[in-house]
Amino acid sequence: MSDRIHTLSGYFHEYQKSVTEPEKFWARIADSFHWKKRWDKVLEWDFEGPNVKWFLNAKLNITENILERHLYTLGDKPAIIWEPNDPEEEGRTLTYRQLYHEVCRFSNVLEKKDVKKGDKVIIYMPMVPEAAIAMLACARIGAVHSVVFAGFSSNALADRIDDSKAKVVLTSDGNFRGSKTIPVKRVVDEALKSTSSVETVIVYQRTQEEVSMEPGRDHWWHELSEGVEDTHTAVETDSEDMLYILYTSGSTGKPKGVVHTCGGYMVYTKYTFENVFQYSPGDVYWCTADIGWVTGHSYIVYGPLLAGATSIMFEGIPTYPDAGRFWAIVDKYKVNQFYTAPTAIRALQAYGTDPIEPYNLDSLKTLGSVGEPINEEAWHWYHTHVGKTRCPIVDTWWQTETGGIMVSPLAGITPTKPAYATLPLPGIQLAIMDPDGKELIGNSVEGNLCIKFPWPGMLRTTYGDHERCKQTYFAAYKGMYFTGDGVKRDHDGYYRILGRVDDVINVSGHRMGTAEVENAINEHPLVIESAVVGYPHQVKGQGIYAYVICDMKNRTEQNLVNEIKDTVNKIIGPIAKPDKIQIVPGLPKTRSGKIMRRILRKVAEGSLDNMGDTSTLLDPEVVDKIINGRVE
Ligand code: 6R9
Repeated sequence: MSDRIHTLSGYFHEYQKSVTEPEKFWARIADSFHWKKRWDKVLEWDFEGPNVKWFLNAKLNITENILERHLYTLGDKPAIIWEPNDPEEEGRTLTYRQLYHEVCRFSNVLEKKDVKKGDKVIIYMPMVPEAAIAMLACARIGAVHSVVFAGFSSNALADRIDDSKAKVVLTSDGNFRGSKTIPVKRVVDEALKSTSSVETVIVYQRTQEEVSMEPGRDHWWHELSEGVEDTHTAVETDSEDMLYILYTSGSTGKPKGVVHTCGGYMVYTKYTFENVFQYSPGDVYWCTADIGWVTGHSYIVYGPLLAGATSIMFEGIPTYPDAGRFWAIVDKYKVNQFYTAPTAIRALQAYGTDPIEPYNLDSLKTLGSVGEPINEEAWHWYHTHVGKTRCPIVDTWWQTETGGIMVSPLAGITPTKPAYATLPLPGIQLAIMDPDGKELIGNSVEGNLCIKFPWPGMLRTTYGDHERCKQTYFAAYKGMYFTGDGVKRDHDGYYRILGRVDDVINVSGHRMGTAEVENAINEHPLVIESAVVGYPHQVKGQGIYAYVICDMKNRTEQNLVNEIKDTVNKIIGPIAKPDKIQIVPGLPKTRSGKIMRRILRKVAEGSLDNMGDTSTLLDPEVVDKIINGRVE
């Protein structure tokens, strides 16, 4: 049964119901799932704790709602279509029946390795079907997966292993990425030198490169799977048992483990998938995200598969072997819904329209955008050249913490406006707050985006540190979830996300804490202090600009800059490497020792004429020195 909305008045009607009687509303949506035991109560919550529970005491297994549920009706339908990095290599299709058997087999493999309910499993893998199989196998046995983006460094991986106290790591020998191969197993080996919780490593063979295997600890995926039964009885989980941990950056310190639970997340991802994309049975859907990010979790794996959809999984990058690769894949599989990030659109826009010409893209019905604000120019390019002005664009605003899409048009139903995420989905009660903590009522207002009422897909805690969850999201505005984003509600009541208002920068749709990058820079032995800000970047949305005070020793500036970039690469990974590094004699600090980031942002973005009030600075002259040494 589908809970799809079909008309704009239907949307307003559903929205109204979701606000006046939220429990009744979500109970109705939840009714269409398979529960081993129904809930006693729909919702219990307070945003002070915070304490949020959905579908209390209900029992389920999310994979039964993906696998068993579709086995008889959709058994022969493709669940996952995999397109490899190299277009010459043959792709793979897994039907719902095949997916069922593969998940069952790997569930048995994990159980044989003594993985139990509640154990943490790190997935550090390429974009191959086995990564999705691994996630689902964990969910099936009640283990908690934590996918780590395979571009992260061994240090970053080690931090996540330590924080989650993972018992198992699932990885590959190497990854293909465009024309490169990345030695993934070596990164895992390095990370495991400094961690102690991991007992088992299972290695999926992808690139056939040589790897070292530690006897007793490391095993080949294919060897462990050989002869293992391909049926398995799903473990019963509670609605509020942990489904996964996903690490994400915040404005301070190290990444935090966002925790999602089984029942509410299941209900929310399927509901939002069907409604936002207006998925119809038989459609082919493609989200280009990596499973290392929340978009891959909710809208490659869980949402689409819960809906019985065909979900494409692509191993490669948009520009390999050429900038027409996305469009070749759209034509090859007759993709109906295509979901990508503004940074990818802008990167392809730079190649012009020639790479699109050979393809007809007739199958496309809906285009999606996620990860960062989409600028109007990119929106129009996407709309005109990819969607041929025929396909609605759903600009979907949400976060790792929200679990699923929160503000978005419903494809073909909600009238769109370039760069606007438009209206909240049913169940989502937004509030715009001014700096004094007052809610701004009415239209044509701008402020900080908060959410007033719980929704089933929301985070429950940050792993191992509930206080941090409270301080980060529930302390800024009493009784509200604070998103960290600025927003405008225009004269039509439409929402436009303006970007982060905290010290989080968004580089190519990847969230990065400025403090996190600074900490990495400071690891270089000659660095005394650093300050990192974002600046507008043509393709990436935001670039990273680092101001660094160094002891130069006998290095040239260029040498030092390269060494600092290498350090960041090693500590976090290539995505955090600063685009520009300026060696400075000092930083603009107030008398109380606070760095005035406002000034550093202005210099980075090149607006040098008006620095605002600098009278509270300890050493106002430092500003001129910084302006003079600015990196173009
Ligand atoms: C899903 C995802 C979340 C942050 C979020 C916001 C930005 C995401 C956006 C958007 C404007 C959109 N963001 N979607 N900004 N318009 N459609 O990206 O999760 O990686 O946790 O990032 O991304 O700033 O706060 P995550």
